Amino acid sequence: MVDLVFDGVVVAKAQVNIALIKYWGKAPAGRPEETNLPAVPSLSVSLDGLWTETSVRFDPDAATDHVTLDGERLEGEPLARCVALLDRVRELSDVASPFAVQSTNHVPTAAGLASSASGMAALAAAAVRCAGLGSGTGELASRIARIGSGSAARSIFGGWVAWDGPAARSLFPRDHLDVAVVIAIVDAERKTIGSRIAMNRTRESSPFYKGWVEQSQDTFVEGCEALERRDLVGLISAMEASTMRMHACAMGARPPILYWKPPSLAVIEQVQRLRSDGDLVLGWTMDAGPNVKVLCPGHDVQRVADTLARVDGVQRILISRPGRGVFVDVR
Ligand code: 2P0
Repeated sequence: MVDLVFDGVVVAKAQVNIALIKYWGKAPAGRPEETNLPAVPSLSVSLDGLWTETSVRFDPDAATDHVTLDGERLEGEPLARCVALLDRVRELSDVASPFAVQSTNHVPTAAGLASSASGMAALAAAAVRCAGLGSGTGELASRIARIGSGSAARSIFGGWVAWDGPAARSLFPRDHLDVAVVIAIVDAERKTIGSRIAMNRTRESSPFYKGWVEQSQDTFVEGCEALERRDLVGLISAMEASTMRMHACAMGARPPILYWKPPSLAVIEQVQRLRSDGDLVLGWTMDAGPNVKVLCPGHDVQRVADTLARVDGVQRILISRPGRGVFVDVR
């Protein structure tokens, strides 16, 4: 262990991401660094304007890591996830010192969007840089972010991102495909069952889990190939299949996991209506919560947003576009 540590502050900003092809299930983990290895490959896009900013410094005089999020000190399970990530940074850098962490979410609290991806990505990026392990913007930061939260591995990179191993990787830059994402918020409450518990319960008790894992590589390849040829219709088809299969798999767990609310289904039906009316290309996805995210070409975004805002039960609409990767600054 070394006693001398970097005494500056590192600030990182990372954006949230949404999966088009879903991560739902973990590979068996033996060692701590194998935490959250995915059982299935996923494909995501980074979302502009929805981010977490985190500052990290060494605090050699402290007894343990201390982490504040939006001014509140973390304890229990949320703190334990950060400590697991920071332990890996200490192990790799051979530094024993605790860290002091301050984090602020710039994801609207009413959005019901998971900010663990942006939060853990920003934490990993800043800690990697602070510990002298590299830029904080590459493969190592992605591996370490994954320990905090699986989907955070993808938030290190901007644009279109694949995650099918220990770290995520950039597939295409943000302007590869001109799309917008309309988020229809139907319920801003915290989800009743967290995705980590839900994923594990699905693996342990859903008879559909085996089929989900078996089909995952084909759906992933289908999505990546459609994206490569800028085929939004093909990408949407793979995205909706992955979404439906993920939720079907979770619904088959004991006790069953159901994230959908009546307005979620109303939004999906409206998307299907707009599509069958003929002149719009658009598709929907849902994650571990009731809000619906709709992908459409950038130039159609206002029309889609206005239509979805009128669906019964939609409380609020957010609009985003493909975003940048993590940004790291040393002060
Ligand atoms: C995803 N989700 O690919 C999937 C789709 C939700 C539905 O990744 O246990 O917070 O920390 O690895 O990453 C949400 O789960 O779970 C998620 P952990 P995470 O975006």
